[in-house]
Amino acid sequence: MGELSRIGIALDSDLLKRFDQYIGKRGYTNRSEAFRDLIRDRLVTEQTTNPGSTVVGTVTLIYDHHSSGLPEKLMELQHENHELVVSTSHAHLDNDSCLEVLMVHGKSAKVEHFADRLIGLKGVQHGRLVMTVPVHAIEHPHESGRRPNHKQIHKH
Ligand code: NI
Repeated sequence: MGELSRIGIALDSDLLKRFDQYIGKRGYTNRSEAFRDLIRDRLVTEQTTNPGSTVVGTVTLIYDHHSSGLPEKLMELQHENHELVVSTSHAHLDNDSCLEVLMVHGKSAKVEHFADRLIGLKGVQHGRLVMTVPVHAIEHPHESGRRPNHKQIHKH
């Protein structure tokens, strides 16, 4: 963390009450930490939706391994994109269901496309991609030197 800045925020009392209830349920002992987490979460989302950002993440898949050709297709896709896959973990949940979690790393657009293809395979019952970045990437986003500018992202 860098130098500490103190700020004051004017908030509607009802909104603050709702916020205090929300953070109370989640076990926060002070508002500052809750605000910091909310801000980081928003900045992480902004950073990971930038197609050129380098991200890390997980792809969680639930599927039935009896589904025709599915285990082979999953394996093939992962080998084709081996540069994005850091590791995989597999659990046999019952006679039919498998849980597979892939740890992924790479450019946001590539990771997202890869996850979409895995999740879209016939027989994958549920899937979810979670992308994140280490905190230094949101505090100093320009240091990577690869962040596309506004025009390149939005084309307007
Ligand atoms: Ni299994």
